[in-house]
Amino acid sequence: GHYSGVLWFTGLSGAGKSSIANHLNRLLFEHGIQTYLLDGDNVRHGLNQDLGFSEADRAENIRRIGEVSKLFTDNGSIVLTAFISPYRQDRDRVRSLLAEEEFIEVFVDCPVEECESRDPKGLYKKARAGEISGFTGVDAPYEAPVNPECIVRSDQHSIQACAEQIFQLLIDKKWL
Ligand code: GGZ
Repeated sequence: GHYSGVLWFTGLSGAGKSSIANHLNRLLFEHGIQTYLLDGDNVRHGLNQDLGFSEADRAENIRRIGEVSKLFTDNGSIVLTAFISPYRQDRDRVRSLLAEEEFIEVFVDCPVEECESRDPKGLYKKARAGEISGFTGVDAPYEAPVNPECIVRSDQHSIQACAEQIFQLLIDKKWL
């Protein structure tokens, strides 16, 4: 058996949260671990399709994702979540839903300049042009974690290396 819990990825758009979470999810699957990955693709288009990007809507987005994550941990899964989750208070509220050893905050640390130069979906460009307002890192805040269990530097290391760093942390913490 293995521990269940939540790996809560946070970071800017384009930092690599989804890519790293997906790679780690594959590593865990190969080791026979039961996981579930929540990201914008399966949450914002369904459960949370009524929510936008105001501060209040982001808070509700994160609250619901936290509650769903808890349900999956109750069922014995390791849950990986990949959302910007820019507000410290929203992340801390999720943390408080779970036991201390069941929550790992993973800060995908990447300078906004690097995220903006990657701009995989052209959203930074649109935000700079004023076509999107309230874009995180441009004209909406990102509150970096103060004391996360894990920091991966996605500007300095590959997706694979970041995923392996987290995998090793799970071994160290006896989740695996
Ligand atoms: C930030 C936005 C915005 C605004 C649309 N601000 O790179 P992406 O496209 O795939 O990741 C971003 C995603 C953010 O959704 P989250 O649910 O992760 O956000 S939060 O945790 O803050 O609730 C981006 C896209 O949606 N997107 N508008 N204004 N990102």
